[in-house]
Amino acid sequence: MGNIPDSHPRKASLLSRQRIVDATKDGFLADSAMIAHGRGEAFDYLLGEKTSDSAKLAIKEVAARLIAAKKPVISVNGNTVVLAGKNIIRVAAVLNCPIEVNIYYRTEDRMEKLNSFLEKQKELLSQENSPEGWKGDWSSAVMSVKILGKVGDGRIEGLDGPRSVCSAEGIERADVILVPLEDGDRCEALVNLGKQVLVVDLNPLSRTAKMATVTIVDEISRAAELLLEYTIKNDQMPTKWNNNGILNEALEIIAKNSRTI
Ligand code: PTJ
Repeated sequence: MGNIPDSHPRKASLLSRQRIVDATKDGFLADSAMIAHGRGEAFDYLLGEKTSDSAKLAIKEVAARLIAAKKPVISVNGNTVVLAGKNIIRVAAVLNCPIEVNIYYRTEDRMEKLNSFLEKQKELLSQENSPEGWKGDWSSAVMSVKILGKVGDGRIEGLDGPRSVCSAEGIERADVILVPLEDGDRCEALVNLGKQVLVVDLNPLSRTAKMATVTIVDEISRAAELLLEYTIKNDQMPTKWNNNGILNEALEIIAKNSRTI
């Protein structure tokens, strides 16, 4: 996989696939992670495999809302950690907010693996130069990002069983939650609790995309890179957001791309 030339049009997609394959072998991911990834790939293909202008607006809105939040948290699942873990940690360091590992198919083994993977990534990232435009002590900003989730001492009201388990210090008390690749039920429950739910989902027709406060219709690794840039720039306040409008724009891109194939 290391030998794909830069000019290969599907290089990024092939590398992501390989990451998912390797992480599945290593026990980081749910059995259905590849199915979820494949569904995402199909939508990404229809969206032209690039971040649209409307997705950029959504990423800016998410940055503004996370910055304005009193108690923000970034909730991550297996696929997000594998595809965008590093930039998610960088964003959390800039925001000074915790990351919560909260997975749909919860097993102690996966929780442990994902948690220690993120802790190791933190150590590596703390040794890098600070991202462009960011000023301060990068090493301590990265190392102070709390990785929550192993202790399931919180509950999401309105959900039953293991899906209701969360961290009291993270999702339970948060006012604004960034949760890429979320499932519809949990998104709805969190919205019903009065929280702002900011999601990343390549499928503009999913229940999650429709239920969320702000939906970024984009691929998580591309979106996380831009989110880092916009979070550092910090040049916008939250707006009166029309989420249905942004979903319709994504559907229009799909329709337009479908006509030209
Ligand atoms: O790690 P766990 O146990 O929490 O499990 C994670 C998965 C993703 C397996 C689980 O949440 C799941 O089954 O998700 P769904 O219901 O299949 O939803 C995944 C959604 O994310 C779909 O709407 C996909 O289009 C979208 N998606 C998949 N890959 C990406 C994506 N969106 C953005 N970026 C991606 N790379």
